[in-house]
Amino acid sequence: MASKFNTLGRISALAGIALIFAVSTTGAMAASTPTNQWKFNEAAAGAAAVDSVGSNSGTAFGNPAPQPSTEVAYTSPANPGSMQFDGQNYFEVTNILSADFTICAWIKTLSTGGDWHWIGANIIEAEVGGYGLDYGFGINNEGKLMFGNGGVLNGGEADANTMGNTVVADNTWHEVCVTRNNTTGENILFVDGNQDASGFTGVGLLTANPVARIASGTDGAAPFVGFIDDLRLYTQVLPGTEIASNFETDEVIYQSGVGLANTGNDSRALLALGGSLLLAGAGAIAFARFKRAS
Ligand SMILES: [Ca+2]
Ligand SMILES: [Ca+2]
Repeated sequence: MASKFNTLGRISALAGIALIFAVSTTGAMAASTPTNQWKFNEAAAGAAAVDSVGSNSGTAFGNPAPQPSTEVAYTSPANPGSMQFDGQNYFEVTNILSADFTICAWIKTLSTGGDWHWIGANIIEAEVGGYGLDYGFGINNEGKLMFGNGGVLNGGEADANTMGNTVVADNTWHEVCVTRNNTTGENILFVDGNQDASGFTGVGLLTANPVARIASGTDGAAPFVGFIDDLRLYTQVLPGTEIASNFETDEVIYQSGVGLANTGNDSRALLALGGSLLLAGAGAIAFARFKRAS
């Protein structure tokens, strides 16, 4: 039994290494490409937050400025740092979200906010005071995710929110995402790859504020104290299967302890397969880790 497994393990490990080598040489992409991605790997406080995909680098505000940190959610040589915020500092970027979009980030915080999108402990927002087609994505008064937007004019309210069900303000790293569909008005919240909640907050191009803030707000937002890493903006609604797949990839790399080579890109789905094959090669303990409890 053991020797048979070990033989299979060696074959699997070889397959995993071969697959990772193939990824590194072909750069094959299975996942959607974000429009902007801030990996927060800067070495100096106050430096621009480099947009590794587009040209939307973030400008640092606050004194002290956001602090680069080596505290990260998972072991990824391509994404080794995060940014630490103290509640008064933040980054500003151009607001590129309007119609369909997806926001994803890794966060670690204890911060909680209010029960409307403009007073959340916000991860990213593009708010304007009063009525306006704006939005905010962050943490509500219960420590759960919250996405909301303005310009709704529904039931006498100019704004609407979708609230999460899982507490994410627990000082543990979580991958949090929201998708927003401008045809149906539906948005869906995700925590660690799983759908957490959904709701409808109306349609319209959410462009009232041309500037978006990371880890802050413009209209009374609660302080965001903690870490943000690998913030990604997509101008499309990512399917839940892809959000789950992205999370599985990151988690498998973290759990395996395998030092994957920095390929210069994040071919998440293929790396997940390669990582899982390496896990199989590592033996039964790693194999058990790969089989996630649902
Ligand atoms: Ca990073
Ligand atoms: Ca507003």
